Amino acid sequence: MSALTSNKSVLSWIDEKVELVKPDKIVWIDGSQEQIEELRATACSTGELIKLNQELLPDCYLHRTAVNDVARVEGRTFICANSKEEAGPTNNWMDPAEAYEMLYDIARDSYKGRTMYVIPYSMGPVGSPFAKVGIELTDSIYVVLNMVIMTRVGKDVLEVLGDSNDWVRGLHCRCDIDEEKRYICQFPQDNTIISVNSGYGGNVLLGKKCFALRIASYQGWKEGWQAEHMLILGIQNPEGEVKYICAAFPSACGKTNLAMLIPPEIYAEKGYKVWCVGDDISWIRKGPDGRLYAINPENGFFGVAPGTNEKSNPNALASTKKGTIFTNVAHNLDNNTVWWEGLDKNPPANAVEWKGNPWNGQESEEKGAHPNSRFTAPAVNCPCLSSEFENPNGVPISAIVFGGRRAKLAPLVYQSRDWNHGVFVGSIMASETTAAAAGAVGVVRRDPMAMLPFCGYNMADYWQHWIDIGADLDPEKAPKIFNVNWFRKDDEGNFMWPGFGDNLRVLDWIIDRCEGKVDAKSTEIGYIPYAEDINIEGLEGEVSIDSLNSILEVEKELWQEDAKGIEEFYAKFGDKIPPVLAAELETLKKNVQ
Ligand code: OXD
Ligand code: MN
Repeated sequence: MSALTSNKSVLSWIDEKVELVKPDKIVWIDGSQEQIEELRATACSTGELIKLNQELLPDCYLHRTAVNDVARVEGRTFICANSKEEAGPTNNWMDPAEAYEMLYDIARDSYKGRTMYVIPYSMGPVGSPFAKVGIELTDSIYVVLNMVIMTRVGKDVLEVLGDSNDWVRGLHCRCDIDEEKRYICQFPQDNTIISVNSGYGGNVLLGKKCFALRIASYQGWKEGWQAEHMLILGIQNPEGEVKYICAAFPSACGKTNLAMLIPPEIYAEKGYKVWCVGDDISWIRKGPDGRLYAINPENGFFGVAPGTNEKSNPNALASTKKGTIFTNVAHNLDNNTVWWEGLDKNPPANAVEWKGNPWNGQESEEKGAHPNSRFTAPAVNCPCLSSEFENPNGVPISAIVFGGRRAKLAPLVYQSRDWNHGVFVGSIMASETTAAAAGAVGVVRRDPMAMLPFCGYNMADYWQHWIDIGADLDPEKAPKIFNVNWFRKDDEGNFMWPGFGDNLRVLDWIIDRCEGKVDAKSTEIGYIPYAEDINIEGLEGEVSIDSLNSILEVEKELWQEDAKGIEEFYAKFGDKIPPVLAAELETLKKNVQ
């Protein structure tokens, strides 16, 4: 098949990689429906995909990864910056020359007997001033078909690229899915990503975490913009005005649910609507009017399946009803559909679990779906997709929200005193770990701005970049910065806030604060709502003013403890800690004394 471009930098890079991995055949992905159909058919013939019930789930497929390959592997993810200091203390680092040599040794000849797929893709609407081009080489049809959903793929991307050398190189080699030789390496100074020995989404859909966060965060640092692990949603009030919020939460803390939130009845009745622009990643830059604008660089949702249901997230569920690839969920053999824990209370008896073994969901103690099983669904399927989704100039941001999963400490919501204090609030984010990454679940770890696994350079430089971005904004136009915690528990271990759609009640207060419509209490940690200002109409029996007051409480002893944890965390960065943040920490310590 002949190349789809005459771009010399593209062709020579591909030639080099062909020489290295030795494919039998090269296929350029042109984005056409015929080609997609052909690839689906091939993948079904080899068992890589299972075609699901086309009446109930048109164009939907099931895939199972290797049992040892079900999540991102942070321990094997490297930022191969020129020096260890550039990667910083929170990233694994490898010398770039050594990394290339090691990776090339692993990749050498690994496409023998296989096809090389060349995927030209755009992160962001093709041709948007925010958008960036990438090319991923892969030997996996599953990767191609996922990239076709998650990004904009095809010939038009190469047309926009023209002769430019400004594109991100991505080489993915499945090899033998050997855990011991699994590496996900980013080379920010070379715009390059190499991923070997994995077939799991977060490790191999190189446009997502590897490019749109790790490489892009570095590009943003150099070019004056930001790549963030944030959802984008729009809240439309009864007058029809829409305000946009970007929100950062660690993996599997409900970003997709929040991004597609269904307003509680009393809000819906009044005419409130919520629109989803993105559920995972934001690229943010200053617009001509001096405000910050954000786009979602992705084109689909790579969502966690378990727990997604008609109640928790009907919009996400609706998004999975066509053109979706399911990964590591249970296969219901009776009707050739899929099932996962938390979908409904009726697990199939005649099924195959995620590892591929026969499974009786009515009787088995084992799980049918892996806790990190996923759906890859086209954004256009989402019933609440924002009309601004394709806007090449993005949407103006009113508020930035940080959040984590904390059983104690963090109140339901608080607002930072100003931008720099907001950067501090983001930098001290911490959360109990989930199944999205391999490792222990439920341990509290610091996850600044939810970027711990995704920041492509020294986190201290990243914080300084945040401070610099703020310094360049007119404070009147800068988004206000907040922190939320939907996961606070009482002494009996019960969640104190209903969460899900009711989170709109908190976002409503946030928007009111942005517009100066509501007062707040100045406390040791920032501004906290007066309980009366959070609308709890319709939550009778679930939340009272008293219980609200207790989730809004600042418990000084816990904060004193936390300040020690922050100090320890900051100490890792030595004297690279931005003075602004060191001063904010001193203020916090003084305030909670
Ligand atoms: C994701 C993650 O898949 O953060 O979005 O792990
Ligand atoms: Mn994520």
